[in-house]
Amino acid sequence: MTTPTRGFFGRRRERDPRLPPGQYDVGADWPVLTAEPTPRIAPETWSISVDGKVANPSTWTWDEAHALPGSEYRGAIHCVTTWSKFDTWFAGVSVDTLLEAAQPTDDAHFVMATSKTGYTTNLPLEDVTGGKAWVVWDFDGKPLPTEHGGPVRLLVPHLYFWKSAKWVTRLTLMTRDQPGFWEQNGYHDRGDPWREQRYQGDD
Ligand SMILES: Nc1nc2c(c(=O)[nH]1)N[C@H]1C(S)=C(S)[C@@H](COP(=O)(O)O)O[C@H]1N2
Ligand SMILES: [Mo]
Repeated sequence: MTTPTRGFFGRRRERDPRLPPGQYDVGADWPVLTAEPTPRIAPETWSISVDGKVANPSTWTWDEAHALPGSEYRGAIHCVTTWSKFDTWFAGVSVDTLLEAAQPTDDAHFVMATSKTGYTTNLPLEDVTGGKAWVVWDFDGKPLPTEHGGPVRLLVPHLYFWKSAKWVTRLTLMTRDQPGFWEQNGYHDRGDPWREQRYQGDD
């Protein structure tokens, strides 16, 4: 009797190169992960402020933010609970545009993002500059759904998705790093999915 060769039918599919280690492709689904009750925020009452270590503390209303040059992200997002979602399409404004107006001072090295709800998450300044982070209000050409952070959320897709604060209203520039909500609860201060920086103490 011949031994059936694993190979033709049994061969494992090539791992998608867009998938960081320990992640799986969630497909068309988009899980909702929220630690607090979902707030209802009317766009007319929403604003975003950039404060802390900046020369020119600045606030934009909904209309003012929409009057800024727009910017889009197309690509993957990665949640620390191991799902990744490919081919997302978000639109809003680049964080670079907000920082250009607010002018971080030389001693600004970290950012705390704060949500209307009080949720916080910390990021190195260099992870939100250079075209890597957005403040977004559209998903797939439609208003961002409330449960996904609408009217406006932060988007930092190269880091685990807990860094992308939903219902974001404030970016505070800081000299020293300070842990946000999940970071105080054991999650990593940076959260690079390619390095599997899931928990405090991971490399
Ligand atoms: N305000 C707020 N933002 C948040 C969260 C949250 O609980 N509250 N959860 C974070 C986590 S852990 C993830 S994975 C993503 C989930 O976003 P989604 O619900 O749109 O998938 O939002 C992040 N931003
Ligand atoms: Mo998450």
